[in-house]
Amino acid sequence: MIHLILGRRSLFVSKLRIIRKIALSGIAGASLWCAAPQANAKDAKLNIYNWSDYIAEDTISKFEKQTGIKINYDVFDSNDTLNAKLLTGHSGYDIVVPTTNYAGRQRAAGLFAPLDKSKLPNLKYLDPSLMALIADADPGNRHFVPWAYQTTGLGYNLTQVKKILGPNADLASWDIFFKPEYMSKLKSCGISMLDAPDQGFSVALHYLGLPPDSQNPEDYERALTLLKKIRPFITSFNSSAYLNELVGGDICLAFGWSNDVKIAKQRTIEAKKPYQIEYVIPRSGAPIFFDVMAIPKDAQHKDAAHQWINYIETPQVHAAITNTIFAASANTAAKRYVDKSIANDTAVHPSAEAIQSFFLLKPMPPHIMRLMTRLWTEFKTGH
Ligand code: N2P
Repeated sequence: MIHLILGRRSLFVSKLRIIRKIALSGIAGASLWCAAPQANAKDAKLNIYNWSDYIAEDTISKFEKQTGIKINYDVFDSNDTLNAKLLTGHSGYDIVVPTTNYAGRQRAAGLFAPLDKSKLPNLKYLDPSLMALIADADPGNRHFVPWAYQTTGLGYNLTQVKKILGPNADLASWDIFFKPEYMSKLKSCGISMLDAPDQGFSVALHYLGLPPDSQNPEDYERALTLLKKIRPFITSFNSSAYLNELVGGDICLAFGWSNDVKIAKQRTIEAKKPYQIEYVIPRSGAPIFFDVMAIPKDAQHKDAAHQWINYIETPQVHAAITNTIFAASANTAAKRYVDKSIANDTAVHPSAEAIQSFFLLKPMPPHIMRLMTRLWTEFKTGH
């Protein structure tokens, strides 16, 4: 069952795009989907916990058809929510998709089962240079397989923002988000911010010229001072609803994830709205992060979980996901099946040069995580 709410029209359009892509690339699909081995009764189920708006429409149904395994698919929008479930144990999930800065700590705490790579031949498609980055949180790449990587930046209702700030405002600058002179003007059309302390603090630290992965508590106090100055102008904190708020014209600025803003842009076009949504990565740099598949140590269906991971790394399967969610994958063989407009979109697939200015979110020690959580509450509540 898919516990995921998506606009019907956008699902339909996505589906058309995927079908067109597969047809164009000359893949009949038969070789992919015809083998349907029966799953063992024990592994005939698979419980997956993934981010919202993070999968293609037919990813699940094709897997179910191919394997006979029935999927229960739930979604979340916060690493803290997932983290709490994993720490409590017995989450019931066989596949979870944390971001590496959280996953690294979860792995170190022994919360994940090591992968049986003999069951994962499709790992051969993964880009070694990206796997080396992930190894920062998972030495030897023993536990994680990347689902998607992307950036945190600014989502604009370009039409509204240009009307308010003028056509020459520099929208590729974090100044827009951190200077009260801009924020106070944009408040009237709505400003949302991810409810994610790691994202908010890393960008605030970066803006202040401090290391985004600082382990100095005083740096976080400085970042809080900066954040408090813009707090009066933020009209909502959320990490998934902002997507449709952008589509609906309820907000004009979002501190958000690239894939959500790109989906919002797509849905806005499909709905023929009279305004334009755009995702911008500020020039000075932005967070880059990897969301990875991992198998909780206490998972009940580990064999099915391996089948899922290997299936996801089928190039056409992963390309269909990229074509729907507008987030890059580490699957090098998938690239030829990705829509050209997405493959060439530097906001989805930034250039190697641009990546130099990004900062990878890294696992932080528990005392810094706790500090971030406490200061984030102080920031949000405004005292
Ligand atoms: C999904 C956004 C996931 C990115 N829409 C955060 N890890």
